[in-house]
Amino acid sequence: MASILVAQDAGVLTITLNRPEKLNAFNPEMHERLRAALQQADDDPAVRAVLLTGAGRGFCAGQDLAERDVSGSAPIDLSVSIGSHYNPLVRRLRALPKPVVCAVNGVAAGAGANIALACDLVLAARSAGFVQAFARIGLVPDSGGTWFLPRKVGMARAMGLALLGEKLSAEDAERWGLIWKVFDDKDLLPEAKKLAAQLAAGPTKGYALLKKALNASAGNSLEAQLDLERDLQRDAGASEDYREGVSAFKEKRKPTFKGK
Ligand code: T3D
Repeated sequence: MASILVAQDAGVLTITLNRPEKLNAFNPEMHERLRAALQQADDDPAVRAVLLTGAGRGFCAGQDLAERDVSGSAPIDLSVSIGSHYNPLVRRLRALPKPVVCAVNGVAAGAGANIALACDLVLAARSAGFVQAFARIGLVPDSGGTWFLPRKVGMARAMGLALLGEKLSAEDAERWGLIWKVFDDKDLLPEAKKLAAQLAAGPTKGYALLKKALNASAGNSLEAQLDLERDLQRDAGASEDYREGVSAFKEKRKPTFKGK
């Protein structure tokens, strides 16, 4: 059984984490396949949005702990795994010049929670939850957790989530501003597909530029951000989709964006 399922339909590349018996925990093979799927999403101009979800009752339980041999006495170096798998994955999700929708269908724990948070629009099933499981096993939140959490929910809540490792319900995650929206379980996938299809029919180039702007904002002064907006707006204004958007507005019709 493939650990990652990939399906392309009407501009949306749907990527499903598929190790349901392990709550879709990551092993190196799954990392490799996910990397390849995201590369496909980047390379193929027909792909204009990505939908990431999980098979079974979980979204992703982070690193597969069965892969870690802790029986010896030699120090264990996890930086290799972080440096070669998790960090490139988060960077890739953030830099992908196409919107990434994440449908968190069940529990998202450890790196699984933070990989969801690295996506552009995070939807969750009402029964889902987010667990910063790291401190439970003596680790530090990784996959961008220490960066995303304080920015999304503030330091007090970030510290509580990280130190206590308690499950945050999907509803609280929405209320706290950690994610975009919660749906009843049965509605999650249809709603996520609808949203991904809407984004796939949008001004892809403009979306890529706005991702760049928002992702840069956390590290920029207002001065630097204004300069960046000016430069990105120059690129957006030079796109075919900008001409189409303004023409459609003037002609009182729906725009047909080509993503160029
Ligand atoms: O090592 C490195 O490369 C460093 C990078 C680290 C990144 C990380 O992600 S570290 C954090 C790793 N993840 C965790 O610590 C989470 C461990 N899992 C849990 O805490 C719980 O399973 C959940 C809160 C996610 C869900 O709880 P629950 O009660 O709904 O399910 P369960 O019964 O615990 O799990 C169901 C099955 O999935 C179970 O298998 P079994 O007993 O039915 O055969 C369980 O062992 C398996 N499973 C769940 N999480 C993992 C896992 N197997 C391997 N690795 C897991 N992470």
